[in-house]
Amino acid sequence: MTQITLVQGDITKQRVDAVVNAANSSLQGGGGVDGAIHRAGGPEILAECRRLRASHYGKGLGVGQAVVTTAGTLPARYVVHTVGPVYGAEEYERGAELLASCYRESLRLAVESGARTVAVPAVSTGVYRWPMEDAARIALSTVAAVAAEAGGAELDEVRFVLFGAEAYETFAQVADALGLGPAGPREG
Ligand code: AR6
Repeated sequence: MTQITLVQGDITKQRVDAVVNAANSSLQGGGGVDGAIHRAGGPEILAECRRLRASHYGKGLGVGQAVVTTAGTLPARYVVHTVGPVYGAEEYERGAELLASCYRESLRLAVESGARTVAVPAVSTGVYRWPMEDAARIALSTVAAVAAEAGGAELDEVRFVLFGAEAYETFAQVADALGLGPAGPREG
């Protein structure tokens, strides 16, 4: 049974097998979660991103796609980098599908790498400006569908790590509305 949990906290502090990064197509780092992960994980992550750019991803990583690297010095084994859509950059339905794809692809690659516990941020809700409530609905329903498809056999936990009380409350309310049960520990 895959547990979907919510914590308010910093994703770089999570003791999980894989951490998902809200990256950009260049895979060269940036602000927000991306900056925090590269700072906390050290230069090994960027070195591997550069090798990926030089080999399979010469044009960069597409929106809605994901790749795996080492987690460097983070308390995790892998970082799964995904590129969220910029809110309003394309028609709403297309953007929403791309945001759902970020979660599906990230979890697929995490499972493929052997991860059983995965921490995920609220992709696209910072620099990329996706409204939190709508992003929460897409994120939670997509992850719940992935967990249900596999019958809960592949992943033990998908932990949403929300930065700040407001993001946490919004995710908790949406999880409740979707019937996903109690939100779990607030501090993480
Ligand atoms: N732990 C958990 N969540 C965090 C953390 C953290 N340490 N730091 C920020 N957040 P963003 P995006 C929250 O901007 O919108 C970067 O420059 C934040 O409050 O990190 O997908 C990339 O390089 C927000 O709710 O990602 C790209 O260029 C959420 O994480 C671009 O930003 C996502 O915010 C991607 O934009």
